[in-house]
Amino acid sequence: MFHICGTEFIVSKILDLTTGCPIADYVSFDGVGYKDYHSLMTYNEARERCAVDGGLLAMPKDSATNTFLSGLRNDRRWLGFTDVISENQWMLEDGRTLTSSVYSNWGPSEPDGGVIENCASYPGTQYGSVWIDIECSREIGFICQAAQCPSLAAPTNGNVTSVSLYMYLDEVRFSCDVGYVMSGSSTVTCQADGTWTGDAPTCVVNGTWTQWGRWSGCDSQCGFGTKTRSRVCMTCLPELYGSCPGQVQETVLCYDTSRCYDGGADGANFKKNFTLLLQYTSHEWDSCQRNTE
Ligand SMILES: [Ca+2]
Repeated sequence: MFHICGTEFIVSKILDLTTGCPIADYVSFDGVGYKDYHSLMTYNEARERCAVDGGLLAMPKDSATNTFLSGLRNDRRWLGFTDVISENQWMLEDGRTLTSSVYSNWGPSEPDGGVIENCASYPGTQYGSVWIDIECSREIGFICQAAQCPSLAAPTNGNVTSVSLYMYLDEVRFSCDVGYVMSGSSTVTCQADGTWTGDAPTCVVNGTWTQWGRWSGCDSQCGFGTKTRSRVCMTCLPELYGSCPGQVQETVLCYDTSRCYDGGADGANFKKNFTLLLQYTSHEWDSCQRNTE
């Protein structure tokens, strides 16, 4: 955290050309990430910009959060509630009604704009943290809120990239110590609902394949079937799971006539039956004929 331009922000590399101050990235308060946007937009444009972040226009639902948000910057900014659908029925961006929220902080005589003013905002200047209604088509700054993903620990025998807080589309990268290989994805991404796209990987001992074992018998003794062979991923440390690239088992097609009985024991009628089979398959007759004669 740095103290910049009168407010504590986590420093971003982006500079706001209008003020010369670094634009704050998302900052965390009470488990929610907030970002104070300097760009001037209408209410709907601001709402869409927050959606790009996987978030909503900020909705202060208690005094502490309202004080925090209004303190981010002393200027006009949109808040996430509007009565555009039904006059004086203020709806929060999360679908709840403002009356169901235990907290509100309208300024004196506010909201006072009737059907002309349907969007809530901080007024900036000397009015501090109170809310006022203004025309939704005005172009002012805005504050977005978005869910945070929980922090992720490094896997045993590995490492994880780390930042202060994890917001929508933030990516975390994992790596494993020398001698270990990763089992699972090397990256996960924070989703809009505050969950990661997957679990952290594990770092396992790098293993080496044994030679393939013997093929199993064909699982059909009259016609086409499959047979398999297996191998084992060995490690020098038997108490740890190893990881080797590739498959532990291999399965291929096989063909066996050893038990083609049709009232007899020698497979004499197999050719006749197999000829019928071929009429319904695309196998090349010549090669099959050789196989069965
Ligand atoms: Ca209104």
